[in-house]
Parts: sequence; structure tokens; C-alpha cells
Amino acid sequence: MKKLDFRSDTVTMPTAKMLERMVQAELGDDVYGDDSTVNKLEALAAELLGKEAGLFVPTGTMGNLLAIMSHTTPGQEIILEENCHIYLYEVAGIARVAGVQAKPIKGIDGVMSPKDLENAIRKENIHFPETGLICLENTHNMAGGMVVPLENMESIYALAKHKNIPLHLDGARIFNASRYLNKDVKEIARFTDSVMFCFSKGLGSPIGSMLVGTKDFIKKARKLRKMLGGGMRQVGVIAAAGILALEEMPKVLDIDHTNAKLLAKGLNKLAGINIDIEKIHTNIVNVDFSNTGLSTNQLIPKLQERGLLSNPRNNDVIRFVTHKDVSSDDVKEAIEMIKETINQG
Ligand code: TLP
Repeated sequence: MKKLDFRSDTVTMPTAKMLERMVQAELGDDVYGDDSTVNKLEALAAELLGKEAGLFVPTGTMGNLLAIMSHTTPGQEIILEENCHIYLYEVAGIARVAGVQAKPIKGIDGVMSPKDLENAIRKENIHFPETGLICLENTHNMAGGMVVPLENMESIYALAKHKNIPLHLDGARIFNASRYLNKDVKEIARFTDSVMFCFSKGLGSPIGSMLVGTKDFIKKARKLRKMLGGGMRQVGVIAAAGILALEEMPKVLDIDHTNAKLLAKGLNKLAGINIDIEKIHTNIVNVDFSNTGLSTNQLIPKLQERGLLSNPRNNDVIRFVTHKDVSSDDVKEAIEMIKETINQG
């Protein structure tokens, strides 16, 4: 049976061209700095994001953790949005490995108000930890792939600079944000000190993420990467796919964004479903099924029986993610499957 896999854009398979590049890649031992393909990818990424240097890492989770460890010292506090990936989905690595305390702030659609943030920054007091870092996420995964407006990022960055606090962006899907805003990734990254982004999501590369920032910051992160066991050897074999991803894949994300809207509009025709189309900025659609009388625990296995894969957000909400390996026909088929499943109750 054909599987329609809407669980995540992480499920994307490398393109034939990527596989070709991987086979042809020039390799070396990257721990010695000898892998020219990795060096090329790191330089290209840094240039695209307007930063001094880059570091290729196995996963987004490691990239974020390295950023936090490089910017902070154990015992500090970091401010982040309460539904962000770093806080919810990274196995508390910030506490366990980086040794920092999280100060989560309530956001609206993933957007924190600069005023709330300012209030959360610690003053000097014998009782308090220091605020060591502010983290943002754009696009915001839990907010259904919504894009944090650049004006908001600009205000928060100005505040961070004023308070002398570094700012890290979890830009796992920064290229989706860039396509939505019709702005270069550099225009987003300028309101940050460091950015992590992923090759292994909508850009379709099989493995890998990138951390960018100043030369000093990346030097620190490179040593910490070694400590965490992320010093890879002939890793140009996957970096080669990353280079192709940067060259050719960002524009493909537009199709994913169109398909996400198609899905949301189709589902809105079903009784009990009401998705705000204005909030479908990129490739993630959070669908609240609570008015259909079915919980996500009931729905997801039934959809799976029909060949439609998805992930729950909670008892009411399912997340559907569009990506290059689901077509508009697949989206239409998915809508029909959901309709039939709801009708059967
Ligand atoms: N997100 C995955 C899961 O972990 C939930 C997904 O399917 O969406 N930042 C953001 C905003 C992410 O969405 C993710 C992955 C990461 C970081 C971590 O990237 P990886 O999976 O490479 O460690």
C-alpha cells in the first residue's frame, strides 16, 4: 500500500542528484579540517547567512545544544518561548548537558513580546542567576510553521544588544521563513548572533544541520562538538547533499507551502474543522479535531490503516507537514481519507 507520509518534513528522501553528488564528493578527515566538501559547505552557509563561519553538525538538536553551550556558562538562565523546540523536544539537554536553567515566556503564535522578554531578563541580585542567552525559533514548529515577523526579531535583537545578551535562532526551517517573507535568509539572520538550520527537513538532504556565527563562537562550538562525539570524519559524503540542497531546494519549498494551504482549505470543508488559513504560512498544518468527536488517539491509527501517516500534537490536534515527497494529488487523497474516517466515526 502506498504511504502518504505527513508526519514530518524530516522523512524526505535525497534526490537522485543529491545521491550523485554524494558519490562524487571529494573527502578527507574533517576532524583535521581536511574534508574540502565540508569546508565548502560551511563557507557557503556562513556566506548565505551573513556570518563569519559555519560548523556542520549531525542534527539540529546538537546544533542548538552547541550554540547554548558556546554562548553560556553553566548556572546561567536562558530565555525562550514556552512552546519552542529547544524547551519541549530536546530531551532537556540544556539542563542536563549545558547546565543552564530555562526561563520560558508565553508567546502568541510563537512570538514573544519584547516587553515580556525585558521583564524576564535578570537584574543583578545575590539570589539570581544571570541571563546568558535569548533563543528564538523561526519558523515556529508548534505554532504550525508560522513565521516570526522580522520587526519582532529586530526589536528583540536590539534589546539583547542593549543588555549585552547573545541571541540564538533555532532556524531549523529558516528557508521556509525566507520563502514566505520573500527575503533572503541573511535578512532574517541579521537579527541574531548565531543560527542553526537543518538540511534534513524540507531541503531534502538525508542528514545534517549547520550552525553559523562569529569565528570565535564557531571555534568554541567545534571543540564542544568533539566533546559530544560529533566530530565526524569523511563527512563530505553527506555535506555534498547539503551543498546541492542550498543551491537547488529553497525554491521547492514554495510548493510545500501551497500544498499546506490546499490541505487546510480542503479540511475546512469538513464538519467540525475550522483552520485559520491566514495562519498557514509555510508547510505545517495543525488540525484541531475536537469538534469531530474523535480524539487523536482514535484518529491516527485509523488514518494509518488507510496509509496516511501523521503525528499528534495532543489529544485534539494532529500535525500534518507537507514536503517534497507529497504531491498535491497526495494532499487531495489525504483530505478524502480524513473525510471518510471522520464520517465513519
Ligand atoms: N523537529 C522534528 C521533531 O523533533 C519534532 C519535527 O519532526 O518537526 N528545531 C526545530 C524547530 C525542529 O522542528 C527540529 C526537529 C529540531 C530543531 C531538531 O532537529 P533534529 O531532528 O535534526 O535534531
